[in-house]
Amino acid sequence: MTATTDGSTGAATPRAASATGTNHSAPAAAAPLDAATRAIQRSTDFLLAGQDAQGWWKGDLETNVTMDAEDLLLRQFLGIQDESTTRAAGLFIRGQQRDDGTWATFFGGPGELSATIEAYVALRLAGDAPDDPHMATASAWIREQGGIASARVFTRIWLALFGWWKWDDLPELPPELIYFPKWFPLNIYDFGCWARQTIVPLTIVSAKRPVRPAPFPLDELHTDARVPNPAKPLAPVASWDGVFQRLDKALHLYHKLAPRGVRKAAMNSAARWIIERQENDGCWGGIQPPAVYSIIALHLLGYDLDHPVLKTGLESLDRFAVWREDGARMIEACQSPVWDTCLATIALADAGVPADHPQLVKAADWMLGEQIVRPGDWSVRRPGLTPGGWAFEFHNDNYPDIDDTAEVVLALRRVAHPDKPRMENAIERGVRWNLGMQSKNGAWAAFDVDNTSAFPNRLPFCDFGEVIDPPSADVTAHVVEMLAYEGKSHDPRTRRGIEWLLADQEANGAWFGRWGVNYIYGTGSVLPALTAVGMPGSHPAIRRAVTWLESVQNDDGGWGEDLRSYREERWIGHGASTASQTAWALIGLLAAGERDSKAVERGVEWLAEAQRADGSWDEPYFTGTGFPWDFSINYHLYRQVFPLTALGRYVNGEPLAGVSGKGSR
Ligand code: R04
Repeated sequence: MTATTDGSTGAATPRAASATGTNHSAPAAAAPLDAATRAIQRSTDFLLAGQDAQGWWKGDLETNVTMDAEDLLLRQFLGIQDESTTRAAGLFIRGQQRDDGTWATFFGGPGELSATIEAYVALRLAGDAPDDPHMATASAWIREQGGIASARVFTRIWLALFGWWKWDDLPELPPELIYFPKWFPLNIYDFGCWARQTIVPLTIVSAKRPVRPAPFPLDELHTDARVPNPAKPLAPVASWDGVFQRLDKALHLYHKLAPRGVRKAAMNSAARWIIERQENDGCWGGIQPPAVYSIIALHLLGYDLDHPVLKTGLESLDRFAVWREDGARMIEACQSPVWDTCLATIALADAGVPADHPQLVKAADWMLGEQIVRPGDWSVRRPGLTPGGWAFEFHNDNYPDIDDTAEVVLALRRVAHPDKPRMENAIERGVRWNLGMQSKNGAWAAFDVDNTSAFPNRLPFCDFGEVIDPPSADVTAHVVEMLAYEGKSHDPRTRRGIEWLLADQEANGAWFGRWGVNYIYGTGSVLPALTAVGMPGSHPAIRRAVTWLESVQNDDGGWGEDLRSYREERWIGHGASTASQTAWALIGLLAAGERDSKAVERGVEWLAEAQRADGSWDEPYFTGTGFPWDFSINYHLYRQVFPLTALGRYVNGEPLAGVSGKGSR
């Protein structure tokens, strides 16, 4: 923690004295303005106090208990379980169980079968007995839902590792996949990078089909005891499902017939691919699942646990652990320092913290050091493009992403760093990299270009989450906003992004949220982009979005959108008010010129009233998205940075207003 350098933060500067100035002539109503000003002061102090001495911010990244359960299963598989870790993980998993005996994958969500099975098995590993009341309720519910046979592929793979499920009853994914050239259907670069990093090690695991002795039987989770191989009817040959089901049958046959030499060579190639992608901190891709599967795969190929690759890999897993005050240990799926730091920097600048404030300079300094200047997997599709992006995590040089790069550039522009040439050079490279990563439809995805093949989703193996990385409105909006502030509003590449965004607006006036929940995130991201390129607030697309945002405002003045909006239309735009979603709606409305509207006033008042005495907000709801519906994220800093940006822009006006480069249409 870094203390405020001089006791005063520079926040809550009155509008006239603000560093950025304002383009508004009419003053906002006095009461909400006062409330916002006080809230900004407290929030700024809270955020500044949370910066690490090295310059970054990082909030916990909370997901669901499959992370914790799989961590225990990994330890069991490798034979490295230790009592204190198991006890602390058990404490966390037990604490997440709901009254109906199930586990959900997000706060307030419904019980989820695969997560409940994995949590149940993990608690058995931690010593809980099947007839303990909380376990019996869980297993009864699991059986009611169809038992293990109805769980996702990943869950059944974990169980197959201990003989609780048959390898033959899992979809095949052969290691020979690694040989498919990059133009061939289903080659590994057709998968989104996260799926690619997960699948390559799993091809080794599923070829090896290891079975460790089960520490206990698990009959209570099977409903298929008398029908161990429930044969499902095949879909018609002429359907895609039918084709891929038969392909899977052929691959099962190939599993038996594959020449040993070919298999071995393929597994070795896959292992080389994995090892080449291990990061300096020992992890893979900065995300927990690929790291876990890579460790298992390499171990199965004979790497022992004190081989440097596995030793550093295992050590990196320990850094995903968050120890809570009650002694419980939670595993993060991923860590968000770069993302949190650029968002915090933007928020503090919006709040009126001066551009040369030492803590902002320190943040910029740290971000500059994080720029990735070597090629990565993205280079497969863009071999000629000069590197220069940023990743989300501490160590993920192979997978910089377009979203982080756009937001880091926007953040760096808000800081007066003493080394101007260094800043300009870094920003220029970042902008160039993002421009080079534009997909052919004119929009931007998170990690790759044109990662839109329909085939990966058809594989029976891929029954969980997203497996491709197509362009999305939220990422495209962030890039367009950044390009506008870089003076490129009229660049043909920016224009194509804008055209794509306008065409992607839905009938209700909103934009879909791919990486945040949901239409409020999409719409709150797109509006600032459209107005940054100079589109007037009166443009029909902007009016329709404003009308939609106002139509879904809650009676309490806030905004909320439940995760069920990814499944059920009636939840679109609706849910309990949260700090981050209220802030996104406000950011959108403010960009659209609605500062003096009743809706904005009420939203500001909701934020001010919901703030706690220490300047923070609470947010049990998950408003981040890893994969819509299947994998949700509660970013613990979202509740802090987005309200500060919204309140800051309410009081101080839009960022960089009047700065040259903000092009007009
Ligand atoms: C918010 C925008 C920044 N950027 C998205 C980054 C999200 C970081 O959090 C995660 C990313 C992940 N990916 N894949 C997984 C994952 C988890 C995260 C993942 C999850 C489960 C399994 C395999 C992979 F928390 Br199984 C990319 C655009």
